[in-house]
Amino acid sequence: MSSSKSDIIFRALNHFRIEIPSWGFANTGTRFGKFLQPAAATTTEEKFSDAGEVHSLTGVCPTIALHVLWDLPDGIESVVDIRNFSKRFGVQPGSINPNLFQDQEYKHGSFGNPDPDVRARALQHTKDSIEIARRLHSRDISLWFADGSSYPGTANIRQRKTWFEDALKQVHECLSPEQRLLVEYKPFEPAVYHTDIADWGMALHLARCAGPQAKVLVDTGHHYLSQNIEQIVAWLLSEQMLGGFHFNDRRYADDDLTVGSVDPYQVFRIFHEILYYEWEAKRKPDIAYMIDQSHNLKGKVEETIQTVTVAQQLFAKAALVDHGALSQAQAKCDLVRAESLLQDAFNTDVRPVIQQWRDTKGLPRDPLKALVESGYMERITKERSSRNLNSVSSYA
Ligand code: RM4
Ligand code: MN
Ligand code: MN
Repeated sequence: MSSSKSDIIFRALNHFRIEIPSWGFANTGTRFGKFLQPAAATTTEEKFSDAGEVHSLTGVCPTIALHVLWDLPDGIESVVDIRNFSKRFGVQPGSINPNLFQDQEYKHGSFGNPDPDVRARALQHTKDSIEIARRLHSRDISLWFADGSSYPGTANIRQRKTWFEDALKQVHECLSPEQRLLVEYKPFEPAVYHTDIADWGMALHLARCAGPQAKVLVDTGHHYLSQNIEQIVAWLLSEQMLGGFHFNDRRYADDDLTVGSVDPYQVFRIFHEILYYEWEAKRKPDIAYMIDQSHNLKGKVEETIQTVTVAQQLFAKAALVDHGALSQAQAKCDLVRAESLLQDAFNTDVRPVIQQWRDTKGLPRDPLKALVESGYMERITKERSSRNLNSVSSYA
């Protein structure tokens, strides 16, 4: 590879950071049950330990996303513990995710619940989450709602929209100037008839209603099959409303599979739209790259490292697109040339340059191999297996 191409990859990787989710290290399952892993994290401390291991081997995951109920069981009181874990394991708390979907009260929704007491409770939990984020110096509060209905005629869709608008405005008022609110959308599941924030247009509307610090979060798994996600990304960029991503891959629905395992070209095309925008606008958009995956078949630390390295490869490939040539080809409607510019970049083997980049940062050339050699997995398997194997895996 030419040295100018290597330089492009080095520069791209120097700026690329990706946040890993605490829940990616814990036992999770399908609708039908959990498959317990002996090395799964059973406490927040263990999740930080695993995240620290991933960061020390890859060098690009300095933050961990937290779900308030799962990782801060005592709410604001748990902030002290999080600070300690963060210091001990060398990873900072990242986005803070309120849990507005799991308590019994939320059976019929949170911000969209017809019961005003439940709506008030959801609002309070979100405000507490902002306070937690403030104390942890976390910038982003990331909102995902399970709200919706499963049978036609059972919910007042317009009324619920208004409740969402009002609640999000109130939430926005509590933000510090540097904080952001990220609004995630999802077309279905758990609700199967309507979801209150079903797509990017609804998320965009609500983010705008909430206020200037609210942006849209794109979870790649939250789209209908064959939807053109990179177009959504391009539109949100153009509107300055793209706040972040939850990356994962999918085959059918919100499968939470490893990034790039089914369709690596899609992730490449998303990165390409971002880097093409950067080239044209001459500014770097402020986007939080995050992973949202549930690793219930592969080993969790292993799969997280695999995800991070694949994301780096796809980002590096996207950086190789020749933007000047592309813009000329597009202007002339030179379709084959334009398409080939993407394909050539995508088909470049960037792995040797990424290894060189790791060398210069003092990182292991092959983070997965380094994990195996580190003895970390043996140690945590020994420490955690009895706790894991005694936990409940059935769903009924
Ligand atoms: C949802 C969504 C959210 C995640 C929850 C637990 O499907 O992707 O981001 O926090 O799951
Ligand atoms: Mn998500
Ligand atoms: Mn999801």
